[in-house]
Amino acid sequence: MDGYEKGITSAHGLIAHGRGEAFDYILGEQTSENALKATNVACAYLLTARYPILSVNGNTAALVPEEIAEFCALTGIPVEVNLFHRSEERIKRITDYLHAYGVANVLSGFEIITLDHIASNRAKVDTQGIFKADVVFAPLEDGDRAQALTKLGKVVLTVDLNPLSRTAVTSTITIVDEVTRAMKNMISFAKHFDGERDKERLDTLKASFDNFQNLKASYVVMQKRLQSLAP
Ligand code: PTJ
Repeated sequence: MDGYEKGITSAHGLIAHGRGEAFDYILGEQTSENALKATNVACAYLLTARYPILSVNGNTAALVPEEIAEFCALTGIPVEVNLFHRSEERIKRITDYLHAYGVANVLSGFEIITLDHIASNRAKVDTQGIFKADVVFAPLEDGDRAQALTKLGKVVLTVDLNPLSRTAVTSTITIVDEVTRAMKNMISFAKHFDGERDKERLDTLKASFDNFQNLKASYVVMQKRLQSLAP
C-alpha cells in the first residue's frame, strides 16, 4: 500500500500482490527446498552471465529496494526499470526511489527500442540493458514478455508465487517464492561466490536443473499444504 501511495506500484500491482499473497498462503509462507534450489541456480546463471540485467517493475521496487541495492553492489549487475504500465513519470519516480536506497547503476533509458511479439509497453527495452543481455532476471514478470524474451534466446529468470502462471512455465528458471525471501537468499548465495574459482561449480549447478521438475515440486508442496489445511 505504501508503494502505491508513493506512486511506485500501480493499481494493477496491488491486485497482483494480493494474488501473490493467496499463493504464498497455500505454499506455507516459507521458502521450500525446491525454491531454494531454483534461487541458487538462478544466481549461478547471473554470476556466470556475459551481460546480466535485473529488470525492475513497480512491485519489485516497492518490496525489495534495499535487497536490490545490496545484491547489485555485490554482483555489479545493472538495473533496468521496465514497466507494464509505463510512463516516463513513473520510470523517473522508481529510478529516483532506487537511487535513494543506494542502487547505483540504474540505466537511464538513453536508447529505447521496441521488441517484437509483445503487445504491452514492456516491449520497450533499453539497448544497453534487456536488449543486450544474455541473462534477464525479471521478478514478477508478465507471461507475454517472459515468452518473448525466451524466444529471443535469452535466459529468463523469474520470481513468481504462482507456479501455474505463463511466466512460471515459460521462463528458464522460476523461483516459486516470495520476492523478499528470494532476494535475501540470492544475496546469501552471491556472498559465497568466489569469482572464476567457482565457475565450474556454478556450471555444474546450472546443468543439474530442470525447471519443469522444480515446478512440479511446488505443485506437490501446494497439494500437501491444502490437504493439511482441509478440515
Ligand atoms: O509495475 P508494472 O507497471 O510493471 O506492473 C507490474 C505488475 C506486477 C502489475 C505486472 O507485471 C503484472 O500484471 O504481472 P502479473 O501478470 O499479475 O504477474 C505477477 C505475478 O507475480 C503473479 O503471478 C503473482 O502471483 C506474483 N506475485 C505477486 N506478488 C508477489 C509475487 N511473486 C513473488 N513475490 C511477491 N511478493
